[in-house]
Amino acid sequence: MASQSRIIVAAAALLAACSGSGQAQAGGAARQMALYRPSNSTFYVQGSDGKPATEIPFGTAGDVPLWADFDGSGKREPALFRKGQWLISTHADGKADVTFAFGGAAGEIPLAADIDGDGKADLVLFRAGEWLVRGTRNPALTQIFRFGTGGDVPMLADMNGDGKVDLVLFRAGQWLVDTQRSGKPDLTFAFGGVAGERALATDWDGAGRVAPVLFRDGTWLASSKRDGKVSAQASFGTKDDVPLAAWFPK
Ligand SMILES: [Ca+2]
Ligand SMILES: [Ca+2]
Repeated sequence: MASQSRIIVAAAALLAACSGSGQAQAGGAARQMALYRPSNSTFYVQGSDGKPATEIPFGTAGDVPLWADFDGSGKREPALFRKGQWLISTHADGKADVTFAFGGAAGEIPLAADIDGDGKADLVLFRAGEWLVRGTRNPALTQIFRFGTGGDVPMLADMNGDGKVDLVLFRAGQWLVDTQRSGKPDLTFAFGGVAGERALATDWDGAGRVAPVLFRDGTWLASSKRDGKVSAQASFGTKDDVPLAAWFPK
C-alpha cells in the first residue's frame, strides 16, 4: 500500500517535536510507559530499569491528564486540564508551576502537541470536529482546523513521518488521519473496535514510526504495520487508567 511506504520515511525530528506521539526522552534510550489513574489522581511512569513505576500525585477528580513537552526541554511533563485551566507541572513534581486559560466549554477534549513546530507543545481543544489551536509561537492567535465529528476520539501524532503533527481520529475501530490539515482523511486503517478500549498513537518502537495502540484494561496492543494485527503488546496499569504514552526502543 502506498500509505505504508510513506510510513517508513520517519524523521527523527518528530521524536523531539511531536509530543502527541510518544516522543523520546532526552538523555537515553530508556523504555517508558505513562498513564494516569483517575481514581487517585496520580500519574504513573514506568521505565525499563526494573524499578516500580514513578508516581506523581497531581490533580483532582474530573481533571483530564496530559503528557507533553510544554517547555521544549525534550522531556514530557504531566499536565491537567480543568474546566478551561491548563495546569502544567514542569518539574514533574505534582506542583502546577505554569498555568494557562484556554477553553472551558462543555464537551471539549484537550490535547497537547507541537502543531506550530517550535518544539513546545501547543494547547488544542477538540470540539465535535473543530480543533482549536493555541500555538506557542503566537498565543494570541487561535488556529482552527475542521476534521471529524462529535463522538470521535481525537489524537495528534505524526502518522506519515514527515515531521509534522497530523490530526488523527479513532472512530469505532477505524483510524482516520488528516496529514494535510485539510479536513479530509488521506490515510486510513482499521485496528480495534472493542467497547471500552482506549486508543492512542505513539512512537512504540522508538524508531520514529508512530503506531496505533489500544489500551484494554491494562493491556497495551500495538499494530506497527497498521494492518489490523497486533505486532507487540505490554502490560501496565489496570481498568479505568488513562494511557498517555508508550515508547519501546529496541
Ligand atoms: Ca509549539
Ligand atoms: Ca505528518
